[in-house]
Amino acid sequence: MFHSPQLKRKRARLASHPSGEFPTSLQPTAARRYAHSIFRAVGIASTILRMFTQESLTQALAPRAVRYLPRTGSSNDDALAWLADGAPDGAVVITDEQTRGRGRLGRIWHAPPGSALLLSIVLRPHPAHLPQLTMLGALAVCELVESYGVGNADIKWPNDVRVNGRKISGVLPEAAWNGDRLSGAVLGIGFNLKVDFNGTPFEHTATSLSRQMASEVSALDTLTRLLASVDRWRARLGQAALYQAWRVRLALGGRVQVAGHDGALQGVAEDVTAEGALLLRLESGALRRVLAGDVFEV
Ligand code: BT5
Repeated sequence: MFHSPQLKRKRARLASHPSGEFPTSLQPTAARRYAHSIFRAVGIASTILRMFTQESLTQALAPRAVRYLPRTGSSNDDALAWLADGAPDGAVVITDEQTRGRGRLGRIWHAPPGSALLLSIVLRPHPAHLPQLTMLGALAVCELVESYGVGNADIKWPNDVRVNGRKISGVLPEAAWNGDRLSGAVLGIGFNLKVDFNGTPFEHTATSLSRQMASEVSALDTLTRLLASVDRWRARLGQAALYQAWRVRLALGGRVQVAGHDGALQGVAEDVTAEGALLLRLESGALRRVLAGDVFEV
């Protein structure tokens, strides 16, 4: 999410690694090394699989500018570097393996090689539309899942897409600033295509498209559908239609605990605003606008 206190931090963070160097908080740590090996522990990462090639992607996604990296640190960093280098609106970086895939607040995004869509889309939005990038990503993923006839997909505020209550995807928009001027943004999307979570800490909380479908799905077909949906909606950034399409897919109405910058709050997740804030009805009856945080069902 892009809100003023965070924007300031984001500016500082992005300014600190113009050459693609990771800021200290994102340097590989023991936890990160562990992250990369949680799938190795169940023998999945021992076979290096590649779903894509540069040729197959260039052909399937023409005329879009596309860069394929068999393995990288984080596709968001590659897209940010390409953005700084003049990548056009809609350019996309796709990888089959990330060694430092990240979620919000430097959390780890886990995906064994060749089993997930891992991509970052370069966008050049109006600064006023930054708060809608999370919506755009989550909505596009929901539509992707729905396009395969898989029901029970919803969005857990702010950026998780779930199927039957299990996370299938997470989106991570990041902005790049040049002083006070927005240079652009990247929209990172991790989507579990055929990740086998058995025996991992995510066995009961995550799922993959392959698990939800009777037949195998093509990675290229999934990617093409996802990008078509992103394109459809990015042309409507700032419009009420985007907000409404996102809003109807959100899991609302339940009792939740929200862990945010100012500690934890409990209440009912009542609604969301067009800027992407969560409206939480507190026990006192007051309505609190929450700009960023993690939601837990209670
Ligand atoms: C997210 O963060 O959900 C955003 C994830 C964005 C990943 C993409 S991949 C392409 C691009 N390049 C990057 O480096 N990142 C983006 P957050 O809401 O903070 O959720 C992170 C949490 O989700 C972790 O702490 C785990 O609990 C859980 N998690 C990690 N990997 C998962 C997976 N594959 N499936 C389901 N849950 C996962």
